[in-house]
Amino acid sequence: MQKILITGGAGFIGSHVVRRFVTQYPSAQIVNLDALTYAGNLANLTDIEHQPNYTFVKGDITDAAFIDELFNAHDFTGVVHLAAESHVDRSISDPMAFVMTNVIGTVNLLNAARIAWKGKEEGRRFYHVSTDEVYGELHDPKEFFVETTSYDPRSPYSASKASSDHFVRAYHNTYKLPVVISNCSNNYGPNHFPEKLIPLMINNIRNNKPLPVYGKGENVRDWLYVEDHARAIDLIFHEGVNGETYNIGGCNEWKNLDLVFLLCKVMDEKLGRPEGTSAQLITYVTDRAGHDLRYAIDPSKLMNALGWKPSVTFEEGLEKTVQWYLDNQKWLDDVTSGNYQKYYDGMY
Ligand code: NAD
Ligand code: TDX
Repeated sequence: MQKILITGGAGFIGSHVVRRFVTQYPSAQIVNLDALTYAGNLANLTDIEHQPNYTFVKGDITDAAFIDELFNAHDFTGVVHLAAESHVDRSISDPMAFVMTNVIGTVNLLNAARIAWKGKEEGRRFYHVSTDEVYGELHDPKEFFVETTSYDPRSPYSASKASSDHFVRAYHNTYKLPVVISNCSNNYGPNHFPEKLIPLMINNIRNNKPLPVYGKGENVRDWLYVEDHARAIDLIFHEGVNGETYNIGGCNEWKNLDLVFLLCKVMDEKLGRPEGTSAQLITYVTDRAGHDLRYAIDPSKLMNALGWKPSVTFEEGLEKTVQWYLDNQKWLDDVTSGNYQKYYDGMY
């Protein structure tokens, strides 16, 4: 029987991956390990929490003894590792939290898998979910990140993710641990924590609050609907080749300012406000330190090797996303109270 450990399954992308694995593979046992930090929210999984093939374990990947015990207690056939500190701005104010979870936490999992799987690696897989930010920033509009692009991380967040990617490859090379890595572009969709650009703007428009655009809003991101990322992870986990890296992207580049204007337009329509109302909330604020100019993925390898392509257009994805936030105001209000509010109040 397949027993798959998914880390960070209470977070944004993790919750979509958990839902997909629990529903697509009813004969596989899915164990969701999450420390429930500010970003982890079991309310993301209420629809599947009673499924017989789903178990939640609260625990911290920085705790090596706990991780070793977990691997002793369960014969995991696979790991899908998403648990991380994920917000670039937080990495600028508290880099050590990123070293602890993203680097030490990943190495704890690699060690546990290496020891537990020694001599019986066949048919098992350690999947590390990573980001396009490890490649640094692009300036030439004709350039894209491919799997062989040199690493050039430029924020504490991307440096911690790059480090974890290197450890995963080192464990493959040194210990023959069966690993696979993917590096994905910016995700958006339901359950996205409202410290990130798209949900933050939706929430602030709803509440008539300023819309903070960093610098001149000229930075470019490549946006992918979260369920398309979850589909890619499923495909790579089941059909990818050990030792390989796959880039995942939406082929959907937007300048931040253009995207914020688009969100204002969609929200004005949804809220029945005259066009142009929300755009008046746009406020230019001090730029992010070391702000990467452009990220853009070339996902040809994944498309050609495994037949993946995005299934949701940006128009459809944004419509679904905005509607989800309007229909789930309690979710938003719950996560924007308490500690988050203190963090957010200190931002500008
Ligand atoms: P998120 O911040 O929404 O969720 C992270 C989850 O990890 C939370 O549930 C949190 O409680 C858990 N976690 C954090 N520290 C932990 C610890 N020490 N032990 C156990 N659990 C812990 O993040 P996300 O946006 O869903 O990203 C998930 C993964 O995908 C990350 O590895 C991130 O680097 C990667 N990624 C994200 C994006 C994106 O656009 N969001 C793009 C590419 C890659
Ligand atoms: O208030 C804001 N104003 C603003 O102009 C915020 C929160 C962001 N921005 C800009 C910064 C970026 O250029 O918008 C862009 C997107 O910012 P984020 O949503 O913070 O995402 P980013 O920094 O690009 O990183 C995301 O994508 C890659 C995720 O947070 C990472 O976890 C992932 O690896």
